[in-house]
Amino acid sequence: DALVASVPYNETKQAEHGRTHAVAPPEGLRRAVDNADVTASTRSERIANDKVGNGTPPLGVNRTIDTLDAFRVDASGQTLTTNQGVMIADNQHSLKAGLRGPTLLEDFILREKITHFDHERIPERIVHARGSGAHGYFECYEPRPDLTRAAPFQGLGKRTPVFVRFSTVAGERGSMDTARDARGFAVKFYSDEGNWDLVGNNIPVFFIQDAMKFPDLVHSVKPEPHHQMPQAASAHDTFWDFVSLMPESTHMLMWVMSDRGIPRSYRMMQGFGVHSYRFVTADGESRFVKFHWSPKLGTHSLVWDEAAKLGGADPDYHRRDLWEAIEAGVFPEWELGVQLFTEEDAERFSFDVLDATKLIPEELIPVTPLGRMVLNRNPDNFFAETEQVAFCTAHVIPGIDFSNDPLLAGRIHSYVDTQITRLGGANFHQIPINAPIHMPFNNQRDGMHQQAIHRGRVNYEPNSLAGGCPFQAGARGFVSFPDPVREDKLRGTPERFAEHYHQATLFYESQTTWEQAHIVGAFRFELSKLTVPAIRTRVLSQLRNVSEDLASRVAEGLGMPLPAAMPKAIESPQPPEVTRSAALSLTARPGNGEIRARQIALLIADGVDGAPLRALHALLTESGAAPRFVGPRLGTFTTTEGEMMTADASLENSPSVLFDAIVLPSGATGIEALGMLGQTVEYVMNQFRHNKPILALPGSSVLLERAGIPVARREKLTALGVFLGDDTGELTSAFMGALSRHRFPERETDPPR
Ligand code: HDE
Repeated sequence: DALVASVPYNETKQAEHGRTHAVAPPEGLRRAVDNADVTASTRSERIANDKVGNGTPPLGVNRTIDTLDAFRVDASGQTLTTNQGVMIADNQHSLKAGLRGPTLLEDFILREKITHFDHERIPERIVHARGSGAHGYFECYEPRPDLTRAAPFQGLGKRTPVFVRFSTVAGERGSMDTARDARGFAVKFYSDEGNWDLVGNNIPVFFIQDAMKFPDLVHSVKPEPHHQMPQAASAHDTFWDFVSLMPESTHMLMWVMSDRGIPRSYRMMQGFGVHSYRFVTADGESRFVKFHWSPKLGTHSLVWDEAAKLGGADPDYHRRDLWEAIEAGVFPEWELGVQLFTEEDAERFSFDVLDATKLIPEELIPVTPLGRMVLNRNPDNFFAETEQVAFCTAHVIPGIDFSNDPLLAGRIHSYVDTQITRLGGANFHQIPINAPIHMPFNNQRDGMHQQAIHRGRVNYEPNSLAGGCPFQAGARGFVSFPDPVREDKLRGTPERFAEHYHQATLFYESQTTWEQAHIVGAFRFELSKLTVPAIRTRVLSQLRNVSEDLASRVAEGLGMPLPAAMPKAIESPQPPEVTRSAALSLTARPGNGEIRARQIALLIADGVDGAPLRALHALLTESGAAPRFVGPRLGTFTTTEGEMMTADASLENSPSVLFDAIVLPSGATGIEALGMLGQTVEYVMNQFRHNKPILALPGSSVLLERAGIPVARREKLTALGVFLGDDTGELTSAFMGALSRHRFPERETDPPR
């Protein structure tokens, strides 16, 4: 029993495999087993019980999993066969005429194996190729038929299964997670009334206003066509050439150049539907709606130097973070809120709600919470689920409808269309991860990879031979909102779309001093990579319309004079309603301060004091964090107490960028041994430079000094999240508090000293 109690587990996996314990999550991420938590009766739980809204992890699994069960393949205990189910006697050797003779064409087993292998890859997504997915559910706080008839919002505690895919935009499938980029935040709701895909980003606005420009935008940001460089980066000529000729992109540029472009974790970023959509009630009443996902852990980001180094140290940084958190039972959670507004509200705004380069400041329209989303299960198979999932903005359900946003219009077409190439035909909705829970019935037939066996001779409607089935649902079905249209056909842009800078300014002005400094640094870095100076000049002229402060700081960083401001498309626009919005700063959402699944390195070597490190390790583990002993190499080390201590990682295989905080040991011999190593110095230097908490146990401040951190003014360092002194207890509690705070940007200097 003692052994069982210490085995880590994931209750959702447990329910799936019918095992007592599932695969162990990585060292350090542990959770006590409580079997009473999981009962068979929770398998299809849809109306939650006393768990609603109380923040505890959910019970059991959700219905997505039930539907997928039929397709799961588990080969344990099975014999190897061909795809025809013929048992294979020898999987090591091809069939030859004599041991040294020619291989025979007759070898259907070899040919089947190689042929299948030859066709294993499918085209990657044209954008958002690199992503990570997870299952979970959406839970409705209370029925809102007054707002919409959409099924997920119709019951107290009603749970709708979801599959979510997070992604970067520009990089290819094998690129790195921490590139500066927007992040995709796509949610598929498997509702009782069909699938609804809310395909959003972690940034509430977009680069362009009209779908007509999307292929140009994507061509410009992707690796340049002649030499396919650079990978997963916007810091190159073609991107900046394009955006500097498209002033409407200025607002989104501000977001991407801010720390929003380098999130700490998928679990710590907001999501936005971006466009104005419509909610429609059963009575046919409609209001516009903008969707917001808000992470329970708050919004947190990396710093650029760290993001760049992480690209080498662990290109899968975000994927691993999401996977490990879910395996450890630390389920990521977001609240879904909506900004609701009427046609009349929309009319009086200084901007157009159909323009996806604009947000609606929360000061104008507050966010109303509707429910929460919890991700509680990793996919079983990356390709079958995360790669084959097909999100389409056209997938809406009764109660959700579109606005006339011209960007959205292009998306309604594009997503279905692209899946036909990517997934090999029009039946991609039958792939298990895409199949709706509400069974589809219609007269569509055949096509590549048809999986259904449609019975009967009727494949048309109206019919009498099948009693008229399947029949139209009438008002129970999807009815498009009857938005009246009476206009001339033409190409062009409405006047309010022509104001491109107010909200870029609003964003910049709403940032804290350090967030502004990061924006300056990002523009400086990206523009410094350009080879055509004229593009740099053009971007600077664009920035002058946003903020003189920003433009002059970037110009100074590039060693360039400030050019004249770019001429504006509209000289006297309506003044903006809001000039500062607290909600736009990352600091607006510090989160709940929990440290579960955060990574902490405790440095060890021969001759460190074992007791304080072990005590700290135990405390961190108890709090759900993931402490690791990191040594100059793997293997065991002898502490001053003469005990053995085993390293989980080495300074070489796990550089400091992988950790949210570090602990420097006490023990003179150990400190001296670590101090001799350049890697230790780099470790401390990077932790300091990346604003992360550092705990220096008694005697180890010499390691700070070797990294160039002056230790004379202790109080000042404490305020900057570096804790040193003689009282281990006091240090530890200060350190734990600092972990909740994540970062100490007050430390920064530009350039770093
Ligand atoms: Fe996408 N986008 N997009 N996009 N997008 C795709 O669909 C497209 C836009 C977004 O995890 C593609 O299945 C057009 C805005 C996400 O699978 C493609 C336009 C927003 C994902 C496509 C836009 C997004 C995609 C590529 C302008 C934020 C990944 C593969 C008219 C609201 C979904 C695919 C996943 C993926 C087209 C603009 C978000 C080609 C034409 C705005 C999160 O169909």
